[in-house]
Amino acid sequence: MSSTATTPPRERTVGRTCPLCEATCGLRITLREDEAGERVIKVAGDPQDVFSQGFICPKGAALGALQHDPDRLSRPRVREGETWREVDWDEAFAFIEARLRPILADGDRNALAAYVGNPNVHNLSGMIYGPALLRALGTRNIFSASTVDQMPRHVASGWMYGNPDRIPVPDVDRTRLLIIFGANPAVSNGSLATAPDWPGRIKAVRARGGRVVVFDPRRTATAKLADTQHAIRPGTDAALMLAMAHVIFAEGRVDPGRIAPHIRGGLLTLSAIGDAIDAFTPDAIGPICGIAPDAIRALALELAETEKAVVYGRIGTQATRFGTLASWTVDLLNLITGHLDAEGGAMFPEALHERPARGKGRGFRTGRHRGRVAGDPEVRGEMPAVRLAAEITTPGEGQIRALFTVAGNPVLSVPDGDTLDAALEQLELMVCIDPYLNETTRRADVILPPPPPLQRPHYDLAFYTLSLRNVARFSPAILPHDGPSECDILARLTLMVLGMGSHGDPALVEQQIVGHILGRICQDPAHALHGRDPRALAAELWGTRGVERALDALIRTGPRGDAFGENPDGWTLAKLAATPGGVDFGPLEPRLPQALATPDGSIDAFPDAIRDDIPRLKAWLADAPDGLLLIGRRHLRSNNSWMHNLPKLVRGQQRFTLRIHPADAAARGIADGEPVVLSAREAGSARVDAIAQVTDEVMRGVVSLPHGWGHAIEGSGLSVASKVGGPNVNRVTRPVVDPLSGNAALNGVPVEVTAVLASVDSR
Ligand SMILES: Nc1nc2c(c(=O)[nH]1)N[C@H]1C(S)=C(S)[C@@H](COP(=O)(O)OP(=O)(O)OC[C@H]3O[C@@H](n4cnc5c(=O)[nH]c(N)nc54)[C@H](O)[C@@H]3O)O[C@H]1N2
Ligand SMILES: Nc1nc2c(c(=O)[nH]1)N[C@H]1C(S)=C(S)[C@@H](COP(=O)(O)OP(=O)(O)OC[C@H]3O[C@@H](n4cnc5c(=O)[nH]c(N)nc54)[C@H](O)[C@@H]3O)O[C@H]1N2
Ligand code: SF4
Ligand SMILES: [Mo]
Repeated sequence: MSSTATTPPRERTVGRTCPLCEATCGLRITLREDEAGERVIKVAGDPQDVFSQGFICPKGAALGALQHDPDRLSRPRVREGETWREVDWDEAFAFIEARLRPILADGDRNALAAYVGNPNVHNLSGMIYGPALLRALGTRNIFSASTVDQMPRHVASGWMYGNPDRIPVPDVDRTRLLIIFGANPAVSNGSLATAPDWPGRIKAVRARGGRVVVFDPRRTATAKLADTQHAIRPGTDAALMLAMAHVIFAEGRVDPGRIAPHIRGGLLTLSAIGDAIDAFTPDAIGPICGIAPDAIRALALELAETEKAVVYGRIGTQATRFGTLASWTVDLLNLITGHLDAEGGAMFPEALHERPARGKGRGFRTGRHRGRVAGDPEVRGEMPAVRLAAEITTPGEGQIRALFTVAGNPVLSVPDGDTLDAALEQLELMVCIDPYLNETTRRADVILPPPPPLQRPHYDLAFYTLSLRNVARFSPAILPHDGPSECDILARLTLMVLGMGSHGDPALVEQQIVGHILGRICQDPAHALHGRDPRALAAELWGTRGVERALDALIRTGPRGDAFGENPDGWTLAKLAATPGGVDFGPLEPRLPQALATPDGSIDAFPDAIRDDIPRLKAWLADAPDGLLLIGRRHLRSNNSWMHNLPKLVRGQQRFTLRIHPADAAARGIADGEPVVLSAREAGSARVDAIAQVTDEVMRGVVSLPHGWGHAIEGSGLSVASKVGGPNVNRVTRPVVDPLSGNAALNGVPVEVTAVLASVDSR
């Protein structure tokens, strides 16, 4: 560009991974500098990204709007009665410390609590520093969005493979038969199965002669891309999959293939499974699920006969009363048909930063302690999110008095949201690390805003362990930030709850985190670094920030790492940072038995707790609820509860209609576009107003309403979202859990829908 009399505004374009969903797309972000500083003027897909190759969705394209949202908080706020005062950081921390001191002095650590929300998993800072805060709290009252989401999947993996994070993903790019239960990746962009461009990948399965089959109560965008949709009655997936397994057993088609020698108990275990599911015949189960028995038989045999085939299940199966059982049945079907850990089947990614697998481990258990109000078993150190309200309001030892939220909006995201909203008012201290004054943070005493997405480094610590190819990319911060980083915020709170005051030095927490990572590696007799001095290694780490140094430690000691020079061609964070577009290590490879972490190094194909849960499923099936069942829904332009403040994403048609089948609508005198009341049939008078959308896209007996709305609430600072409003579906969902995982049953909620006009008439 030639310079003219008036200097043109300076522009630059940088590549970066999108932090907004699990797909990990590469973005190209163009910034322009003016008097006010640099602003994003364009966000496009990054053709250089090794994984996404230019794919982008409307949310990624809105990243600039998110970065510059005028409602985003830039300074901490402290509540003064009904108003807020902006304060500097030291004052905010001092305020928290003063409020915390008497609670800490009373000595009941369970009086402290934390709720960690979904964006934390997309945030390197939160992933690395968050656990330090949770440990420092020293409380049993840890809650997270995991128990309104995927906890059943962790529990099934923990029991079967010994590691709750060892989650098999569908090898979509090589399979010939993809069977999807309860996922809509064409809209969600994939979950617990990281890959950009799911629509393209699904089309490619069919283009190479394969088949795609979707089980979903609604004809979703994914169902429309598939060969077949089976409209399944919500909550019955575990039973349906057991009926498929029944066919495979009955027809003598059980063949685990290469992994057979690694199944604990071998044939005996398999035959025990066959015996336990004896009652799940297609003829008995099909009518309950709404699926023809012949279709169940045919699909089961097709799964057994297709060389590369896979079953994949996601939130529609997990966020149900039988979520853990359903997660196990997914793996069971893959296992007995030879598709577990096989090309084109369900495979285990190997992340660049993961701890090298040893083939054995300590295994996994739940219930190391029990919840105070409902006796729920502890799961991964957590309690069910649906119990948060009762743990705040129920008096006695262990009652929550101070709550820290990190990247969460539980008032909208957790069932029985109104009760939780009211309970939050009762807290002596509520501290929210959050960029917005929203439905939850409006209840806070202090809000600590983290830097916007482009002002921090990014690497997908969680999603590279769930990726359909082994890939990695590092994105440095592309804009400077003058306040504390999210790491600094977490570190200062960590030191504070440890009693070290409000002025603690975040470097202490960094040392502890890095020391922990390197320490355990240096103690691992099988690692090349065994016996080395962790402090000496720490001195060699790359990067100026704690997160970068911790990540460098993980990568260098990981399966492809340079092991601090022991493996000179290996990877370091510096090398990754110098690789534009990231690195692609290729398609997934079989990893069993090496990836197992059970004490005996075998797969527990039939965990005791699963065996013991089958009778509960049988009892429920015998008396399965009739009437209308509620399910959720996602939209391409929406992201749970927190991106509705961006005008670009909320323009146009209403996203939060209550979809209802024409026959169900007619039976209730409901016409399209009319106001209705949705109410829970289980317990109480919970209800929410909505607008009906009459469509045969949902099956009969099912209504669908998305979550994350309900923004027209007093006291929030979301100028766009609060005008859009919408119904909060979680006013109606109930605190009902899958007892094995504590996960909320968000899907298959028994509800009734009444026309508002009809109810006025009848008065
Ligand atoms: N009925 C029903 N309910 C559901 C679901 C459903 O399908 N049906 N889905 C569930 C699922 S899967 C999930 S994951 C949960 C989500 O539940 P939550 O995680 O509780 O809610 P989010 O809407 O993701 O809210 C994210 C919060 O993080 C803040 N935030 C955004 N970026 C950052 C950041 O960089 N740092 C920090 N500190 N904060 C940030 C936002 O301002 C917002 O307050 O909702 C669940 N609720
Ligand atoms: N655009 C967009 N993308 C997102 C999000 C978002 O809010 N918007 N949220 C992100 C988050 S936090 C998550 S966890 C993922 C979730 O990603 P997905 O698991 O793909 O989530 P959904 O799109 O809700 O798809 C679940 C499907 O299950 C169906 N379903 C409901 N009940 C049942 C049932 O009982 N059985 C069966 N078989 N199906 C059922 C629903 O109709 C729905 O189509 O999406 C992520 N991506
Ligand atoms: S699909 Fe997900 S990762 Fe890709 S651009 Fe959209 S929000 Fe970002
Ligand atoms: Mo989620």
